[in-house]
Amino acid sequence: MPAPHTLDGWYVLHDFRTIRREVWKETDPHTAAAVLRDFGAFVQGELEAQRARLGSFGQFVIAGTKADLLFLYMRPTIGELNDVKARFEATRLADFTERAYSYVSVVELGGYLAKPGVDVEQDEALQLRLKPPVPEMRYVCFYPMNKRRTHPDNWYMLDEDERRKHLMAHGQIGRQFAGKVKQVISGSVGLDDWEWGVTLYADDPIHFKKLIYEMRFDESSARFAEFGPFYVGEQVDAEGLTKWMMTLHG
Ligand code: 76R
Repeated sequence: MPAPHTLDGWYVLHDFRTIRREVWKETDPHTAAAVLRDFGAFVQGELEAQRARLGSFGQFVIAGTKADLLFLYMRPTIGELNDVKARFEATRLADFTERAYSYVSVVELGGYLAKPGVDVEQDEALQLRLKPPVPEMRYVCFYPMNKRRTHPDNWYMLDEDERRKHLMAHGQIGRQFAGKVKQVISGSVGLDDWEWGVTLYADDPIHFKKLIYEMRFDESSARFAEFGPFYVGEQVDAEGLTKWMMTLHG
């Protein structure tokens, strides 16, 4: 059976960081403020790149203790993602962080429900979905996932028609959350440890729970989905990050 056709967009790096509390709290308040001011310039640059449609950027304070912060970047190439990583590491703030988790993937649109005869390069809506800016929504939810490959629920042994049928039902649930949850699916077969990364945005995090719970009862998730760790966070601008970091500083 041939693999289904996919459209692939920008490469994505989810970079989860935890603050080195001991060193951060020991820093004198003037230095701490300067570190955050300098970091504001990095953020400014990333937001300008996003406005110029050269990439995407978002920063989030993560709930729970798996990580403190998420920096989300998208770029047309892995090389450019590596440049952003280096520029982040060059900031003074980076020295106060350690790596909690990271994920590399590429924005993916599945071909199952694609309309034939569309010129991808000229279709503005498709281009926006392949190169999605981080929306101005307050919350993010990220997790990696697989489609199961064990008998009798091996997704990869299903006929294409059967997979399409499952994904249509799946998409129907998704569309009930239109306007409430924005989703970006990125493929990571050959790029990272799971097969897809799921990034969801919403203004109310209860919609993450409701959407994902609905999907659990749908066959495409109930039979075929396996999930990695879940992260949920709140989007912050430079000022919001500074405020949070100074609260942590004490
Ligand atoms: O309508 C369309 O054009 C797209 C229909 C669609 C496909 C093909 C769709 C819609 N998804 C598709 C593919 Mn999805 N999606 C997930 C998760 O938590 C879980 O149970 C699964 C994680 C969520 C929350 C989600 C949300 N989707 C896929 C694939 C690829 C499968 C493959 O190619 O084999 C995965 C891994 C996946 C996972 N999906 C939607 C949503 C939502 C909210 C929608 C509706 C989007 C919209 O109409 O705007």
